Amino acid sequence: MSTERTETNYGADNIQVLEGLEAVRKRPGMYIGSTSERGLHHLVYEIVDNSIDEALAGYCKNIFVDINEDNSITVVDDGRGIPVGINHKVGKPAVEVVFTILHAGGKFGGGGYKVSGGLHGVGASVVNALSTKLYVEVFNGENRYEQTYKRGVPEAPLEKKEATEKTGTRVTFWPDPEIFETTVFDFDVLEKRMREQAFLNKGLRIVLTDKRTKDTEEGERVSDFCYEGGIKSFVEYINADKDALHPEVIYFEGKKENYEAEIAFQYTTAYSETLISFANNIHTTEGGTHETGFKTAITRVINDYGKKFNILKDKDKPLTGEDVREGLTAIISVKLVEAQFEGQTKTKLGNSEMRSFVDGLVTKSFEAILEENPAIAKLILEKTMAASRAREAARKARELSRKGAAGGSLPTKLKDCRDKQMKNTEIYIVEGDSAGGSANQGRDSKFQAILSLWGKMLNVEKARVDKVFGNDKLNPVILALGTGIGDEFDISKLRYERVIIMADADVDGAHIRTLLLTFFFRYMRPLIDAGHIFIAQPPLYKVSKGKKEQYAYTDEELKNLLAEFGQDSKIQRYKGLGEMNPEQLWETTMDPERRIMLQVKLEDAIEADKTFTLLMGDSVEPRREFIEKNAKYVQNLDI
Ligand code: TTJ
Repeated sequence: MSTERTETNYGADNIQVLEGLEAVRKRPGMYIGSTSERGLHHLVYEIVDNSIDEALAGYCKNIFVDINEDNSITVVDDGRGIPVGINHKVGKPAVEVVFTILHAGGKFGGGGYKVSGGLHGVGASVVNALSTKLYVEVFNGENRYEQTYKRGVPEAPLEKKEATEKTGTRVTFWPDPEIFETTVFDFDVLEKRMREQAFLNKGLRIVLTDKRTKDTEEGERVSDFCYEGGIKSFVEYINADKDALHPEVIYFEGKKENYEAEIAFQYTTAYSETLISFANNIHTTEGGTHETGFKTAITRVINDYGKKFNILKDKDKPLTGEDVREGLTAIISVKLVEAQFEGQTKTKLGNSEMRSFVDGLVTKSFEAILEENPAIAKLILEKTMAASRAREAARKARELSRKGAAGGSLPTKLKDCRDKQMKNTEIYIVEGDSAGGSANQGRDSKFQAILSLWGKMLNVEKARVDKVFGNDKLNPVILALGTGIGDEFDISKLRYERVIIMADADVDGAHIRTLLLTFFFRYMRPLIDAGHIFIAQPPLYKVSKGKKEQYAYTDEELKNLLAEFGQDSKIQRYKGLGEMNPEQLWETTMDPERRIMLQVKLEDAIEADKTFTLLMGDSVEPRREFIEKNAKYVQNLDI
């Protein structure tokens, strides 16, 4: 095999050499979080992050990500190409070092905003170690170079190939099925991440292509993202189906030597808040100093403005943080050298200098915007003051409901279970008294509680928190679960391990499910995050022939059963839970040994927010479009 190694001097020395690769294969979870589907997708982010770094350094404009037919991934960028010159500490080409030595990569680029520690930025070597095969090509404007690795080990030295004027890097990798529980990529998951990264890096184009559907009717799926507006476009995307209070997204940015911040926000008529923050392009789900700086600044600016122009009177209570964030959609994106990530999932920004920097930036810029746009200022003040009044009314309603319930006693409609601890107990929330009756007789009362709901279910998307407390359907739910809601929510007070929504498998049932899920999403979101919310799946049919009988939960299952039992079996179709007797309800839907339940997961809070806005909000036309587009998935619409 002929190889020729080229010497270039840029950057090749600076790679930090830290550790070998065996450790990665032995304990993959330590490096990529897990070996589940999530860990698998993390491999793609690790590779794409390198191209994004090159874009941040100002040298890359386009990134192409392909899901290939065999579920391998190809990432191509038009940057400078990973250096091919010898790294003198290691005595090997820099590109080989990047792919074989842990924690290499990054450091030698021009940009200063590198991620230190945490799940991200562990480097391309981790991806290499966890792939059966990885193939890299570098185009440095003079030649093409290539190298192949098997489970992280080079097959041969880097090879110099034909001349080329192109520059860039191209990597294809095949995730190792010995490591990952699944090696099948989910387009939607990658799409969400690529869209987000395109928003966060304005002007950068990221194209995601699914080649697996090439030969199907649908053809290749392609998502082509490029946002000149950056996070301003992000806010517009989230608010697409909401009613904005002011037409333009408010945007500002600020830079200092070692850090910068970009902030975009817009008020809507909604009652919920959507605040998403990032540090060095990493979603800081646990918040941190940048979020705190933003929150305290807008609270102070709005209160000061209100007082200054006598909109807020002396007798009025000051607006709280919750008040000033009602209906607000905000994106905060900061970049800084040596970001410190803290918290349970290492997604909380700890650098304290960010708090004062963001606070100062927001105070100065937002003050100016309010002063220059009194009409917008007035709308924002009115909105936040209405939120304040509702919060005050909610406080009173809450006290009343507490007193009414004689100090924390339970709702009258609750048939509680005998076990009083949270562990391994469950509550079925059932619509309608007849289904509630069957569930009550069919249950195992040791660990299963039943709450049947009646009366008008409130659409929380269109109501404020004070109405939630007064609502005769939701108030029993709040009391039974024990956690409180909103800013008072306390998961340690949860009275049941599983909260199971049981409604008919028809349109009305779907509506009730969606209303309840909207409520959990807006007022008890940590319950969803922690996996406590479930949806019961009652059967659609019973098929019997002679003494044999079996239940079918889908039309597909019905078809299979008919094939098995013979087409002459009479079939019973269940229209509602009430049609089943208690015993049937137990054996099909409530018996932990036999039932099928769906766990409600929240992979994507932004999409969920958009979906709930669409389904439960005011705009009729987008809702109709959504329902038509998703007609074939209607049963799963709300999950
Ligand atoms: C670093 O500084 C010198 C010039 O090249 C810079 C660099 O490494 N750029 C770069 C790396 N662009 N793209 C990459 C890259 C792309 C992929 C798909 C995978 C990896 C590991 C790196």
